[in-house]
Amino acid sequence: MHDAMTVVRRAGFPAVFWVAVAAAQEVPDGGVVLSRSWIAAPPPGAATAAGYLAIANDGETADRLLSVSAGFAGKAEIHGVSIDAHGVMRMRPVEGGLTLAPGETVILEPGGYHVMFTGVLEPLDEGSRWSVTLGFEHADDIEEDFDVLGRPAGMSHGDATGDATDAHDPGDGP
Ligand SMILES: [Cu+2]
Repeated sequence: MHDAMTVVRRAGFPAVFWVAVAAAQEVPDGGVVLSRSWIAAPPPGAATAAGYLAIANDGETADRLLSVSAGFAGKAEIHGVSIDAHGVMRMRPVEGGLTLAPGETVILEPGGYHVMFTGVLEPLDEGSRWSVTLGFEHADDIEEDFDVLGRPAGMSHGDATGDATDAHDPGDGP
């Protein structure tokens, strides 16, 4: 599964897309600001999916992402990734929550930290949007909309290098 996620990261998305998402989703709430929230579209029928976002702690004190929940999944966990002695990528739940140092942004992205949704009950189709609740040690809970974005194989345009001048860039998002 993580092989596919790595491909997603390499493929990237047009920079202009990220800027638009960040501007639209920044919601100040107890010093924690979320942006770039998305879910990698899982294969049809898959019971698991991975979500990603950037979490900025604009407050003056450290905070912690303790929990994630979503109505479309039986369970959601914060996972970290490491490479084992055999060079194989392993993921495991982050113990004690994800530390959010003041003034810093933690980025969950393919190949690294991610939200692991298991027991997925709904079709997470590309282009759909799902509400996810994030719980913090100090900040109030934040309900965030995650957009389901397609995998490279599902993209109609060939050049996915993120070049914004590409004439084949979709006009209405990836
Ligand atoms: Cu995981």
